[in-house]
Amino acid sequence: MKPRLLQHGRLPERIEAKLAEHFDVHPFWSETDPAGYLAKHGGEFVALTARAATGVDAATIAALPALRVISSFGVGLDKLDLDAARARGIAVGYTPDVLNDCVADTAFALLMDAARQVSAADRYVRRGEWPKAAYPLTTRVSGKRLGIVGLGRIGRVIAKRSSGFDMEVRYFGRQPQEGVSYGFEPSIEALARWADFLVLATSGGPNTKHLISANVLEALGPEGYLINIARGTVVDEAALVDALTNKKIAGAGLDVFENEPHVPEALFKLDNVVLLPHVASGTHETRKAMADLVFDNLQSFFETGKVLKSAV
Ligand code: 8YV
Repeated sequence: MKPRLLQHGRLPERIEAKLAEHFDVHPFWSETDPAGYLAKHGGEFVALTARAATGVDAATIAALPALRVISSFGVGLDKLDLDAARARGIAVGYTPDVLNDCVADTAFALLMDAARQVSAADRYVRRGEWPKAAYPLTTRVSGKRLGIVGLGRIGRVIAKRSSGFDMEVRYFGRQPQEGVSYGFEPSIEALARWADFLVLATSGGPNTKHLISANVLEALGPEGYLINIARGTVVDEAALVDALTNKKIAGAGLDVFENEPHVPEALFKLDNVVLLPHVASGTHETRKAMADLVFDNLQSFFETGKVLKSAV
């Protein structure tokens, strides 16, 4: 008898096929009356898959009285009610580490594009403007100062990448970290004042909501750049739109937004911001590794009682 598994949101095809081989899967995302379905069938499920982008709330967990394990596709936990899972002794697996490289690569892709205006210059050529005038000068990256907000798994890889550009690195976090050679800034405003590039690599959720305020953006200043590969909620997006529109900061590179997939349309016409649709982990290699880990977390739980990568 295959364990009953509720698939909360769509997953890459490879993992959906693999899950179906080992579990009795129900595609919850296809339900037209999700609450009604859970009221009738919620008690049948011992396992749940989720996505970092959409998470799982306490009400859904409460509607699954037999739930024993959640396996989430992604590293972000800001939309997954971990307290509700802990209260029930539900194991929660997620997919850290396997996406560090691609997310760190994307941080530098955004940083280079924002500073050297790669995308804007490409649009300039395609509009046929090159014959009329040379493209304006942009900003050097090598040898500049990199401030990292959140020196966690991904933040540390970003810091490591910076050596390729001879950049000086400082970071902000809850407390200084043992065994790192980078300078610690106890104040995010101080880090923003120091940095040429401020890269956000912290977790999302209520503790970091609007951590990047209008004041922090003012400290970053008209020669500073903001790069966000963390969560849109970390930034006061209205303040960022104002800062970019009125050139209070030099530019930004954004892979995440407060209300995805909706992006403030005021940004669309600006050449000092690079806009990506939350694709930092979106490579064939990384999404395969994430999908495999979603399955491996479940398999480990049913074989040993523990997931491989636990979020609780
Ligand atoms: C996810 C992400 O792949 O891992 C995360 O937390 O933000 C992305 O890498 C995407 O959100 C899928 O849910």
